Formats: sequence, structure tokens, C-alpha cells
Amino acid sequence: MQNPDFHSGFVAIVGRPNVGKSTFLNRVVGQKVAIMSDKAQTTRNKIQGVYTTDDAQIVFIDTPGIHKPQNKLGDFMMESALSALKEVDAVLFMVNATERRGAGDNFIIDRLKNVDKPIFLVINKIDEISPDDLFPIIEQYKEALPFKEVFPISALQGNNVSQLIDKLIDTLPEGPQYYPDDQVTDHPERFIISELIREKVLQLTRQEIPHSVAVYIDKIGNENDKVHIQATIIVERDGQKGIVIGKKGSMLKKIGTLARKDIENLLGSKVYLELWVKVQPRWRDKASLLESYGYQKNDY
Ligand SMILES: Nc1nc2c(ncn2[C@@H]2O[C@H](COP(=O)(O)OP(=O)(O)OP(=O)(O)O)[C@@H](O)[C@H]2O)c(=O)[nH]1
Ligand SMILES: [Mg+2]
Repeated sequence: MQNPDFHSGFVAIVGRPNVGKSTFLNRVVGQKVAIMSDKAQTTRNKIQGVYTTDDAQIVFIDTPGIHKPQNKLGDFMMESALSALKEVDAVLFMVNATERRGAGDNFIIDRLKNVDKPIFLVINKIDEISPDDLFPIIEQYKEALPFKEVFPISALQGNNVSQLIDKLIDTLPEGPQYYPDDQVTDHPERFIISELIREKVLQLTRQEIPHSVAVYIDKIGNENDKVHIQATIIVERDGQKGIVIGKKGSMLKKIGTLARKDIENLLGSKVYLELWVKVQPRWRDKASLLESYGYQKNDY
């Protein structure tokens, strides 16, 4: 039977691109549910990560980094991020300890002014600064909002993360267990598989490629003792297709090998991954294509 003092709730993680929101989420749930890269605007959809103990369940909502939209995909990402604020019991506003407060942060702070929920300021990447630098960083934000608490953390190394979780649990109301103990995300495997492939493209390519890529899963089936996956990497121009394929297919092979390992980890079985590359001009500005590549409203 469920513990009568069970605490639960939804917590949004918002912040500028690249501050470490997805890294934090993955660390807390102990599994890669959101892809990560050093490129800004890695996350494109809201992604739930579920953290469950005997006494509590926190459903974190990782969101796309908030930035100025350049196309319909960007509009979609911003709407996903900002809509998360309406659905939650608490908010983590994450900033990067190595960057000064900027226009992007101020834009988010303005949105948070209308949010009537406890807001935690999370200063991430403290492994990259000296402890003496922390105080001036806190000073930059302290007056901006009535933060419930300020937590300097390192999502990468884990410093102070469990303290933050304990405090969040204290803040959340008594409530039901929304997801079973063993469920760590709301997204179907198909989505995570496409994201793991996109992550490798992001990590291995540069310049305009990361922003121009979508991944579409054509087929998942069982063959002998392997899972056979066919997927298409969508880019916007022929030149990008050439880069993703690489010399004699070398880049596509690298992407495939790394993605296959991650997908095997996820599924717990051997995988045969077949990748194709297709050019779809200006897909980021076409509503119908956005939807078919998984960027649709109410994405959970
Ligand atoms: N040194 C250091 N690097 C970190 C830390 N947390 C995240 N990073 C790095 O920061 C980069 C961005 O991490 P993500 O988790 O993808 O950031 P994000 O906020 O989800 O980014 P978007 O999805 O683009 O908004 C990656 O290269 C991470 O390895 C940290 O605590 N310390
Ligand atoms: Mg992210």
C-alpha cells in the first residue's frame, strides 16, 4: 500500500540553452532519458523524467533551452518550454555558473514573475569555478525573484544534487504516485531511439548541422535475436547530407556505431541499426513536416 505521507508533484527545469538541464535530469533518474550535447538547443521537446522513492515521486519536466526563435521549430520549442511552467508544482531555474546573467536570463525571469509556485535558483557547473566566485553570481540573481532556495550544483559530477532533491520533496504536497516504480520517462522507446541517433549527429558534427537535423524512425522489428531498426536522418541541404554521410560513409558509420550502443543499452538487446539520410529543404519552417518529425503540440 502507498505510504500515507507520500509526497509527489511535477517540477519544470527551465533555463537558457546549454546550462545543463538535461544532464541534471539524466543524473537524477539514473538513465539517459534526455540527450545531451555541448551544442545549444539540444532538447526540442518537453521530456519527463521520473524519480521515485518509497516516500515520494518527482516528475521532472526537462524543457528546451529558452532562446529567441528563428523558425517554426524554434517557436514550438519556446512554447514547449514556457507551457511547462503552467503545469507544475515547483520550478528549477537553472543558470550556468560560468556565464554572467544576460538578456536570455532576464527574459526567463520576467516569465517566472507570473508563476505562483516555489522557484529554486540552481547554479550549475560549479565544478568549473572557484568557490570564491560563487557569492557574486548569487548576488546577480538574488533580487530578481523571491527564490525559495538557491542551490549551487554540478549536474556533471553530482555535487549538491541529492540535497536539492531532498529539499524539493519537502516542498511538494502530499499526493499520488503518478507512475509505476520502474518507469523513468513518459516518452515511448521510439522517441528515445530517434533522440539517441540525433544526439550522435549533434556530438559528431559542427556548424549548422546540429540545428538542421531531425531523425525519423521508419521501422522497428524483431529479426532472429536482434532488434532491427531503420531510421532516416533528415537534413535541409545536399551539402549537409554529404557531411552526415562523410567520406565513403565514414561519418554515418560512426553515428551508427555509437547510437547502436546506446540503443542496445536502452533496450537490453542486440540491435541492427540501418541509417539513411534524406534532404528535406526548410523542414524547420513547415508545420506538416514538424509534426511528422515529432514536434507536435501537447507532446505528452
Ligand atoms: N563542467 C560541467 N559541464 C556540464 C555540467 N552540466 C552539464 N554540462 C555540460 O554542458 C553541456 C550542455 O548540457 P545539456 O545537459 O545538454 O544542457 P541543456 O541545458 O539541456 O541544453 P539545451 O537542451 O540545449 O537547452 C554539455 O556539454 C554537458 O556535458 C556541469 O555540472 N559541469
Ligand atoms: Mg537539454
